[in-house]
Amino acid sequence: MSKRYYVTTPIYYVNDDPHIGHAYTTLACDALARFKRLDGFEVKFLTGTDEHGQKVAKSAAAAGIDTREFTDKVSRNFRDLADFMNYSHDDFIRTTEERHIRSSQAIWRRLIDNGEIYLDTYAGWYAVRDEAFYTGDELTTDADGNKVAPSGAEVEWVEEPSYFFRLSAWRDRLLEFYDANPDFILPKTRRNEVVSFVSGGLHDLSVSRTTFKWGVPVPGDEDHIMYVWLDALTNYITALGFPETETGEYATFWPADLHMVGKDILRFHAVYWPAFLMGAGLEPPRRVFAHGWWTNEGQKISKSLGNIIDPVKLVDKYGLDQVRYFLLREVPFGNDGDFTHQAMVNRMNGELANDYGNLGQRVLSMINKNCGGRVPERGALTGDDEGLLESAHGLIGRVGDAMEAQAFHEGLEAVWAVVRAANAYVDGQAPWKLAKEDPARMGTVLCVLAETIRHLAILTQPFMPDSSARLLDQLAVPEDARAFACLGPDHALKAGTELPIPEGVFPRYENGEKAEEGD
Ligand code: ME8
Repeated sequence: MSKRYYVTTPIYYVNDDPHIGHAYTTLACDALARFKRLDGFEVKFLTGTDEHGQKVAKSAAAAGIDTREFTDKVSRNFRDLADFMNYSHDDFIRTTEERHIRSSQAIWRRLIDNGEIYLDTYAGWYAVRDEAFYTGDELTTDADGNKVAPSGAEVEWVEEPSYFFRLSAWRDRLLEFYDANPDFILPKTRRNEVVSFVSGGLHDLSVSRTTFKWGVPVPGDEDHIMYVWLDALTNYITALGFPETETGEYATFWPADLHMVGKDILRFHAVYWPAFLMGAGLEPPRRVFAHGWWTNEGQKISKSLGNIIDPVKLVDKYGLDQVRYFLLREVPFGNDGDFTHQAMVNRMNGELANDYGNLGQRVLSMINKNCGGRVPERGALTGDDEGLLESAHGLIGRVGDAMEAQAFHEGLEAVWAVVRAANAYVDGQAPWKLAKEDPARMGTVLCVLAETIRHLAILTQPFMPDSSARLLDQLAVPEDARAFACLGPDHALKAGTELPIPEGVFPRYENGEKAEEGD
């Protein structure tokens, strides 16, 4: 197995400003990318913006701005958010870039050359909000008597000349592919939905539009632009230098290890995309993970309801790492989740300030006060000492398994089991009493604790990079000794190492604001 990892977020539509949902998907990918880098992998982490199609063109027109100017502006907001959230992406792609036009046209030519695309006329329903075609039997009627897509989006009747992709011919090959790759679609319930959808038979898919111009021109027939989803999905290979496939990043990183998406866009990624790729003679990705949907205090998040959660405001209120932790810890990854301020405060005060922060603060303060601010000597270990150290040493395996399955909540739960065990050990050993009675034993206890915290702080880096770095600074762990390869005993804290004056890393939230740092 090569130690390479390619992870992608959806590219977000620039019709609207980024919100917590977009921040969530990219955060999950960031935690994975950081985890893999710390685990010694060469990582490519891609995010970006989806800028073509009717939805974006209409939003620009509604804003009264030239479409290109509009996309520049909104795309910039997504890039700013990515920086603000401390995402570690290696590339930010925009589908209006020249490299992407070239790549989209190249995949189109491959599909034409392989006889996968033919010209006909589309007559059917289209939902601009979803940028998706629907058959009549997929639609329902809303309270006002309008036809709507399963997502609730308005639909309109479209009749125009169109190129079609022979999706209907891919039913059996897709089912074989799902069968041979049982973890291609996760979670399992989503996989079952896709398998049952494909088993029911597929229609050929319209892949070009002629009634508007905001898109990638179809090579050889400039009356058409490419269907925005064919253009958008191709971003995942554009960023690897496609159409060059023999050398460069495509040769290194394709097939992608993971396309992370929300459940709303699973069909595009798990049905159309592998069919397009196989049709073009290219390999499909290794995995598509469809996560759940956030609601706000029980309500669907929507602009019209005015309850969009702005990640910037949330971070200003609670702190960046607090928000990162909450989003990945609160909801079993894959399930839907409800955002409430109370739940946010509970996690921040309970698990971060009281459990993790307090552990660090009391151990480091005791070392500062009772051991002259230096890592104490370790004497003979008791069963309790060994028990705690073993649970810390075993963490990388447990967190690694959880990350492999995109089970962030389980990874964090495994870390917190050790945080709680360490706090219970502090209470049981009562080092403040040992300070007078048996200073050598106190030194061993604090040394065991400091070594446990070193493990915890190394393992929380992917989730809370800044706070973990501050904890590692306070343990005087050099920057080049923070990777998982340094978890072993060779890099254990050395007795006599001078530690900086400790300071609290995880503030509490009290009376409507962040309290003073410290415990
Ligand atoms: O679909 N909860 O872009 P998009 C959780 N351009 N995640 C949410 C969310 C919520 N309430 N709202 C949005 C598109 N998301 C296409 C993708 S990819 C080739 C093209 C996240 O701007 C989630 O990841 O509508 C969802 O799939 C994505 O934003 C949709 O972003």
